[in-house]
Order: sequence, then C-alpha cells, then structure tokens
Amino acid sequence: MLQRISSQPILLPDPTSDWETYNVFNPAVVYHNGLWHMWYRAQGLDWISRIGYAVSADGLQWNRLRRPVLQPIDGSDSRGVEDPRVVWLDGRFLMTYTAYGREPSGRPTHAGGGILPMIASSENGITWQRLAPLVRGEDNKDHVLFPRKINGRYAALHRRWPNVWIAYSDNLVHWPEEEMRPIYGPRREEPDAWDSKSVGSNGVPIETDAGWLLINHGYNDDHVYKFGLVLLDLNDPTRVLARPKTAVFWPQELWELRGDVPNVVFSCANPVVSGVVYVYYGGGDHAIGLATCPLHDLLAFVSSNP
Ligand code: BMA
Repeated sequence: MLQRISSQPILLPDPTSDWETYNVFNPAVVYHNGLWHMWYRAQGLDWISRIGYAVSADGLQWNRLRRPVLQPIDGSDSRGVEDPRVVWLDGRFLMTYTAYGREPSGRPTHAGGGILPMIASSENGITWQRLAPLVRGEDNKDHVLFPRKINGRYAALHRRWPNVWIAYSDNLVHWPEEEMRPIYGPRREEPDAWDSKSVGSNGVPIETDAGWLLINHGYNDDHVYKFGLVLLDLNDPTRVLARPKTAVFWPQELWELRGDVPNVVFSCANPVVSGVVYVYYGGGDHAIGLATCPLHDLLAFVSSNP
C-alpha cells in the first residue's frame, strides 16, 4: 500500500555542518502556494536537536538553509527542540514541537521528565514565535494540530501516556484541562499486536468524507516502530470509527533497521497533494525517507479492516 519512492533516503545528514552533522529525521512537510516546505529535526556535534528548514519545487529535491530556524533558548528546551509537525491555518504556519529541557517539568511519565508540548507560529516559515505549551506539569508529546477548527475551536491530538487525547482551544495558548478526553491507547490486552505497548500520532490528521484519517505509530515488546491507521468522527474526534489491526508500514531498508536508533520509522508529516498521501519519515533516527500512497487506497483499507 504505502510504497517507498526509493530504497534510499531523500535527505541525509551534512558532515560539513556543525548542527546537522550526524542525524536529520522526523520532518514536518507542508505543500503551500506551489512549494513544498520542510522543517526537520537535526543533531550535530553537540547532539542537541535543532530544527532546520528546506524548500522544494517537487517534494523530492530539497534546498536547505545554512542555519537552523528553531533552536534552544533557555532551560526549558536546552536539550533540544524535536519532532516538528506543521499546519497552514488562518494565514500562518503553526508548529507543534517537543521542548526537551534540563529540569523535570513536573510529573514524569515514561519519558523521564523535562518535556513540554510546545506550539509556535510563523508567517514566513523561517522566523518563529513561541506561543505556549499545550499542557505543563507532565511529560506530554506527539501533539499535532488539526488542519482546521472543529466546531469553531482549535483542536489538537496529544499524548498523555499511554493514551492519545484530544484538547481544544480558542487561542492556541489556553487548552482547558476539563475538556481534554482520551481517544485510544495501546492494545495492551493483545500482547502480539504491533501496537500493544505504545502509540502516538504521526502527521496532521487528514480530512476525508469518511472522517479524520490518522496515520499513527506504535510498537510492542519488540520495540519496532511501525505505522497504522485510525479513522475518527469529523465532528467528534473522540469517536473512533475504525482502527485496523494490521500495521501499514515498518522498517525494511538497512538505514531504517540500523541507523542511530535501530528499527525505527517515525513520521511527522503526511501531506495530501492531488489525491496522493506523501509520508515523510525518519529512518533509524538518522535520515529522511518518503513513501507515498493514493488516499483512496488507505481509506479502502480502513473500511475493509475496521
Ligand atoms: C520517540 C521520539 C522520536 C524518535 C523515536 C524513536 O520517543 O523521541 O523522536 O524518533 O522515539 O527513537
């Protein structure tokens, strides 16, 4: 179903750079005004994650900026800014990213403390203003905005481990706790399931007539990151309409099976252009690959494997 466009990565680390020397991975990609925009996580000589920007006319060949567009500024993100996801909404780019800090931000969950699910905004994709975290006081990440307001409000998926939750906001800054709801979690009662241990969101939810199509990730005791599909109700995304039991994508190429972290495909982007879903992903936390699929094939798979 999802096919790699090549057995090779489309973007590699740059050994001549100080900040993207070792790894480039987990990019956000938005197609806007005839250009493909990419924001990608990079690690260089100091192993701190920064976010770089690249632009492309065809989604395949990328031109990178020499310097990162988002990097740590204080103790709340001094260990790195990670895993961007971007939407174009209300005439600006909005990014969700993980701020990885030095001090525990509150109650650690499985990730061990010091993690904030941040939101930032940009008119040109290059200069970014930090807005606020979606929630404080807990390790929470894998957050992603819906590409439009739902019932007049901004909406976001986030992970309050081990479950994926929804949150709503009028202003992107205040996300009332009392309106947060869990949607789905790991299939713990089925130890052999590919996602029995952990799940999280990938790229921006895809709006279709059948519902919000999510490509998500998960793993089981084998700790092999794979992708699956989830379909949510358009007006009430806490309603899961379908969740096929089988994964749709997993590490196969050597650079996905080895890399900096082995057995990882991890995606923060699935833009749809002319009916084709472009899944950009990090392989082995080391390089960036691309797999594509007609949107209607994914929907047919979901409807025949609810
Ligand atoms: C997750 C995130 C991702 C990473 C993945 C695999 O927790 O940190 O950025 O790709 O682990 O290492």
